[in-house]
Amino acid sequence: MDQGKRFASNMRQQCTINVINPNTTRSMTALIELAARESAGPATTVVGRTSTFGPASIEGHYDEALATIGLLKAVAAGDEDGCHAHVIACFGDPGLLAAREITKAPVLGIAEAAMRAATFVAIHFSVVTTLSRTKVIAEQLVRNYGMEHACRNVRAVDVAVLDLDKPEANVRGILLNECRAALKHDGIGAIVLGCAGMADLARDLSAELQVPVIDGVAAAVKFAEALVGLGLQTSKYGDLAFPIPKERSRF
Ligand code: 2AL
Repeated sequence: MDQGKRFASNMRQQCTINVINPNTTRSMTALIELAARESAGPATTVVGRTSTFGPASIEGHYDEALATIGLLKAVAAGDEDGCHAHVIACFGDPGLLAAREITKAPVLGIAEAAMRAATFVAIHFSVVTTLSRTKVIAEQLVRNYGMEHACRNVRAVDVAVLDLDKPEANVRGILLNECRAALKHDGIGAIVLGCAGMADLARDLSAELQVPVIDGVAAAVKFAEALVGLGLQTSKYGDLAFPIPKERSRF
């Protein structure tokens, strides 16, 4: 039998990934886009997209609820542009299941991608996120994703999302201290960074600490490429079927 016919070649699978920053801050999208491009393979095109509706940063449940509207619009726009996959580049994975309902393309949240990546390279990990008030969001995701046995702790550095790129905030130094405390006290082998705005620091922290430090943007892009390469789309049978047609207000 001609093996070439049974196994479709995906050696040079073309893949366009819609990488959505669900907050409205363009400078943060630029950082996210760069991290996504550095992670992407040569046959992948990264389209960075900034939400046009919602908060400037996402640091609580209210922000998440507002951001979900802009996020869903950005998913629809990516579908219209023919994107093969979507990445939600915010660590709360806002609107993840709603996004999966409205598209056939795979949708990856950076928190889920980072946590799953961590479990491939370590047994236990801790999350290091931004403000203490966002810890509850990460903790709920840990439970939703069945990661209670793998995630030992969710820590915060108490730096606001929009301060992460300010040199005076000394984010690298503060993150290093918190990661060192996690490695000393949490009984872990890997660290998951809890904000898309930390994406540029993962490699450097990993080299310094000599343990895997995982950025969800890079992980989600790689998982998106894998799913597209495998020819896998979001199931429209059952749980994630398209929303039931009905009268809805426009947004
Ligand atoms: C985030 C994130 O990744 N983007 C944003 O606006 N807020 N997450 C966080 N824990 O602060």
